[in-house]
This record gives sequence, structure tokens and C-alpha cells, in this order.
Amino acid sequence: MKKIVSVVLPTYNEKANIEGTIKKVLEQEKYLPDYEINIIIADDVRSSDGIEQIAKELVKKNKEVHFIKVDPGLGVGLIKGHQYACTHLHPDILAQIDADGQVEADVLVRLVKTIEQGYTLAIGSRFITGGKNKLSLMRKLFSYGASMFCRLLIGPWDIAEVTNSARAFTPALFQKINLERLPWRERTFIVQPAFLHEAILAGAKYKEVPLVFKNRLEGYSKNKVFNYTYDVIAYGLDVRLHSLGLNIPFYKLIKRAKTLVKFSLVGVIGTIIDFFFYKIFINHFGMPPATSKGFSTEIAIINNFILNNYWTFRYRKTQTNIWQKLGIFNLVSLGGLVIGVLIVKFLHTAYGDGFVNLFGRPIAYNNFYFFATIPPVMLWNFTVNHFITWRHQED
Ligand SMILES: Nc1nc2c(ncn2[C@@H]2O[C@H](COP(=O)(O)OP(=O)(O)OP(=O)(O)O)[C@@H](O)[C@H]2O)c(=O)[nH]1
Ligand SMILES: [Mg+2]
Repeated sequence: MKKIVSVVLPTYNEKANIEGTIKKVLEQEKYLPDYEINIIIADDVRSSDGIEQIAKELVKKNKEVHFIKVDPGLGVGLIKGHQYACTHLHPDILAQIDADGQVEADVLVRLVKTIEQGYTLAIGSRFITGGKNKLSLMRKLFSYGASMFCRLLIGPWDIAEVTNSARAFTPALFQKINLERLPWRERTFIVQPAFLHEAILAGAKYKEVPLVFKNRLEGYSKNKVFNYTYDVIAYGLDVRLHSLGLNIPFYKLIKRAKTLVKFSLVGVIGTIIDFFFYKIFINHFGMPPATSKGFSTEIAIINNFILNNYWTFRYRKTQTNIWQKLGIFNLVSLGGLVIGVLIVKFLHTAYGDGFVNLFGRPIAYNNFYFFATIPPVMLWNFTVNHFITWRHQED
């Protein structure tokens, strides 16, 4: 009797690629005479391009092909796909590759043969001898940079390819992975480097095999670069803190604080704009510091409203329309402006004009007055905007 290798193909709007990918995956059976290949298409519930009809036709035609609908997120597709395989197909090897035709399916043969040699985890790699990254130069640099970034932050350093899905492992290793800790329900691709980290903690014996990767055939990328980078940094710091013996749930905390982090970033951009105009009004228009602060802050308010509305709080459903929100935001910021002006006024009255020598350069007092306003004004702005301006209303 033949052994079974189950291959999970996570899909999200991959109508144009799914048929071709399945054909290429099933073709690999001829190079694996001891194996029967089973495929699980793990399709995201958000897919709306008609992939479901095509997939169901393929299921009717091939008894080796299975189709499941899964909650949003790449990690959910992969983990639910493997869980389905373990329960219904009892495979000897679990494997996974992208469904968009970017990965040459012959990697499956090398992955399976590596597990046969006694490894419990085989990793498809563009960055080892024999591996090829046939992307355009920019994408090539980006994928290499992303892998290096993840290796540095999360590790392990001895695996060159940590961000690609093409992998195979034993069901025994899969059962040992701590799914409580693995952030597989996130909607970013964090599951890829995080899975390796958890697999190694679970005792994986691993080896990389060459992988050829090219531009996707059809469709579009589902990778959200900002959110993915955010998750990698948060997860990487969590891993580092744990390795130092600090058992704080840093990743979970920083994920909850995402809105605050975005708001603070907008605040930093606004502060640069604010400071830029503050100095222009003082140095080129001869205005006193408090008046300059008033004008520069007004300019920053408009900038921050646009960024917060279309980025920080863009998922919030509010009962107010954009103009009402702009009005409330202005009032809140005006509160912040009053706090800022009062702080500058107080400090100016208390310490007057002057200079301090910092690193051999004279720095005007008014610079310090400006920066002293940031923490209290930020606290005020975030609290009131979070609870009032962009208050989320459930349906
Ligand atoms: N079920 C599910 N599958 C997903 C999700 N996001 C991506 N995928 C699938 O995972 C695979 C990799 O996603 P891609 O969008 O190709 O990501 P990428 O390879 O980094 O980007 P490109 O190089 O532009 O293709 C593809 O088969 C996608 O259809 C998701 O949220 N849910
Ligand atoms: Mg792709």
C-alpha cells in the first residue's frame, strides 16, 4: 500500500491559478512512486472570485483533491488544512505550498525525500545552493531583506529561508507544535517565521532543500507589508524577551496596542510638521514662541486628522460622518493646543529665553519648551479620540 503525502494549498482569490497548480502538484506523483499525493485546498471565506466553483469541479474529478472553507488568514488556511488532513486522510507526511504557481512544484519531491531521510521538517529555500529566486530585482531584494530581518529578529540564524510556505513535516512534529503560542489566527504572514520557531522548540530535526520561485502567474499578492512588519517586530521582540527569561506576553500586548502605536506614529509625523512650522514662524516671521506654537499646531492637526481617519482608525464604524469627525477632532486638538500653549507659556515665563550647550552647540530653550508639550498632549489626544471621535459602533 502506498504512503500518503497531503499537500495543503491555502487560497484566497486564486481562481486563475488553482487548476494549474493542482495539475503540477499531482504530476509529482511520478517521481514519488511510493506515495499517493492528496491535496487540501483551504480556501479563505473571503474569496469572491469564483474559485469555489472551480475547486468543487476539481474535487468531483479527482478523489485526491479535497476542499475546505476556512476563516480569514494564511495561518488559518495552513493549520486548518493540516488538521483536516490528519483527521480525514491519515497522511505519513504533511506538506504545503502556495497555490499561485510561484513555487515550482518539484520542490515537493525534495521535501518528501528529505523527510524519508529521517528529518522531521524540510524547508524549501531560495537562498541555498540550487535554490533560485526568479523575481524582479526589487521583489528579490525585498524577499531577501524580509528573510534576513526575520532571521535576525526571530531566528533561527542557521535557516536561510524563513518566510516561504513550501515545507513538509511529520504528523508527529505537527502534533507537538504549541498552537496556543503560535499566532496562526493573525491575518498577516507571521505564521511562516513563527511556525519555524515553534517547530524548533518542539524538537524539529530540520534541513533546507532548494526551491525555485518565480513571479506569480495570475492574480494579486495578499501580503500586507506594514501589518506583516509590525507582527514580525512584535513577535521577534517577544521571542527575544522570552529567551532572556522575561515571560511577558509582549506580542499579545503590542497587538492590542496597535492602534496606539499607529496613533503615536501619526503623532510623530505631526510633531515633525508642527516643529518645522514652529521654527519657521519664529525664525522667519519673528513671532513669539507661544503664537508660533498656535499656528504650527493648526497645520499639524489637519495632517493628523487625515492620517488617523484613513489609516489609524480606518476600520472603526462611527455614527458620525467625516465632517462631524473633523469637527470633533479639531475640538479635541484645540484642547491639546491649549494644553501645549499653556505649557510653553508657563515654561517661557519661568525660564525665559536662553541657550544651553549640548555637544558643543548652543540649543535655544524654546526647543525644550516644544518637546515638553508632547507627552501630555499625546495622552489627551489619544484618550479622547479613541473614546469619542472614532468611537466604534457595533452593527
Ligand atoms: N486561506 C488563505 N490563503 C491565503 C491568505 N493570504 C494568502 N493566501 C494564499 O497564500 C499563498 C501566498 O500568498 P501570496 O498572496 O501569493 O503572497 P506572496 O507570495 O508573498 O505574494 P506574491 O509574490 O505577490 O504572490 C497564496 O496561495 C494565497 O492565495 C489568506 O488570508 N487566507
Ligand atoms: Mg505568491
